[in-house]
Amino acid sequence: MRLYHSPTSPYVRKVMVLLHETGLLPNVTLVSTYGSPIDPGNTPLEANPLGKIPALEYRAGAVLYDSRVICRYLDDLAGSGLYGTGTALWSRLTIEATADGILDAALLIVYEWRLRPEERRYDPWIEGQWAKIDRALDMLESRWIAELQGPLDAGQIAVACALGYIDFRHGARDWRNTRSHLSAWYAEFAKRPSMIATQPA
Ligand SMILES: N[C@@H](CCC(=O)N[C@@H](CS)C(=O)NCC(=O)O)C(=O)O
Repeated sequence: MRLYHSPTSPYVRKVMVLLHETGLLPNVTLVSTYGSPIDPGNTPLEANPLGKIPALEYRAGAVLYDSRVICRYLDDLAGSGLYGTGTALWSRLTIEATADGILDAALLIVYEWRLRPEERRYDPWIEGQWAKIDRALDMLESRWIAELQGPLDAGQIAVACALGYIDFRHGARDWRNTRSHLSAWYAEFAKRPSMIATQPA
């Protein structure tokens, strides 16, 4: 398999953590990829018309994209049960959607800083994105924290990658201050070898 990869992409990190945790990493060749919404760079547009990574060529000419689809595929391939079944499945998918929503908002802020000329930057829009992140973190702290305990699952991986990305790109925002449970949970989760091996740099 070939994974279109960047070491700083938090969506790619979700896939990488899952590959580490399931033991599938040796089955994958990483293809270094860069691009942005205004310049697709070497992103494989023929594989993913959206011009985004991760994308996984899981067999010759067959490509999966979107981290959620790839993570589910790899979980299925490994038979690792990280998504679970029944009620657990729906909770994990909702937690993953919450974490991915945090990432979407956090990445849009980064693009706004990096790609939009300064005189056209619109601070209320940036703060609107941050408000989404704030509300989602509050929901993880109050509603989902119990679900994040216990054996490894796909929801935990997504949340850990989202928190790691906030630290990486938005370190000045103190998300831990009012979220002691989530903060303690992340401090433990971040010690996993899969998280250490995939730290963005
Ligand atoms: N929903 C997608 C989001 C992927 C995504 O936005 N990846 C970024 C890299 S972190 C990207 O490829 N951006 C290029 C672009 O938006 O054109 C997923 O979960 O895989």
